[in-house]
Amino acid sequence: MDYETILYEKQNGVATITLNRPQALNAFTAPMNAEFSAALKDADEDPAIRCFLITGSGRAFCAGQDLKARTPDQRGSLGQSLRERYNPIILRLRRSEKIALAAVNGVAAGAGCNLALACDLRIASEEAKFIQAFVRVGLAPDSGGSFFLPRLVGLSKAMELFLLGEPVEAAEALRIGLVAKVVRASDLPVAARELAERLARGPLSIGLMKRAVNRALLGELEAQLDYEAYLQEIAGRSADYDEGVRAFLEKRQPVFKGV
Ligand code: T3D
Repeated sequence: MDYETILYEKQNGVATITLNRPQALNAFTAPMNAEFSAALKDADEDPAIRCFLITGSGRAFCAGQDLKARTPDQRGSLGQSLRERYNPIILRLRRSEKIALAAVNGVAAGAGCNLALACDLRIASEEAKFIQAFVRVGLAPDSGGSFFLPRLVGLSKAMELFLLGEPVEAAEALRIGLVAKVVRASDLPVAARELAERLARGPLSIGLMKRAVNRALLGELEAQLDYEAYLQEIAGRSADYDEGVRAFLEKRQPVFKGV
């Protein structure tokens, strides 16, 4: 398959998916979700692959949903968008016994942040930033953020990050346990590749570790993803979301009214 919005390669047991719309900070469009899903399915079904490595081109990891495709005339149902485009990706990353590693090379915002959080491990560049950007555009967390973030950093910190939408810089992300390791930006590609290949060479039992952890979590995750989609449908119909998207496109602060 030829890909236009991602780069996809397989080597030494590692399937690397690189989000590749750097001009839009690798924001997700429907074709990018489809290509990402197709590559992930291919990697998941390939017995030679034991690790997924996910990263971004240019200065960003991923800025979440492409908001330029969210003007009122082309918006549609956000709940449906999550159920059809985002949730299947998160579920495949978790259901697979292959280990998912995010190499967070720059800003990870909104669904882009939560894609990284759905992975088993995160290695970050010093330039990485994690932003629960949803509040800035009048949305609620999705793509599993409301499931993963409180489990990773605790309820109090998670609520702070959701409610305020402020960036967590790489050093702070390391301190609060969001990432396993931070390296210099220029070292990230090699460090991520070494870690991914180490995981791909691991014993059978590392897949069993993931299976054990998932047994406790998966049922709840499925229900939570569905509930997030239900809530995002409500948020997506609000005047505040209209204002949030308009303000982003006009490069100004939004003025929300709570409706
Ligand atoms: O289907 C559904 O809609 C439901 C799913 C929702 C899931 C979500 O992810 S909703 C949340 C979407 N994401 C955001 O709200 C983040 C939006 N972006 C930002 O807040 C900022 O861009 C960043 C904090 C990520 C980075 O800031 P900065 O100052 O480093 O860069 P910038 O100047 O804002 O962006 C550079 C360019 O990328 C700019 O384009 P331009 O002006 O040069 O033509 C900007 O518009 C573009 N860009 C950044 N993020 C997005 C984007 N374009 C489209 N969509 C984006 N999300």
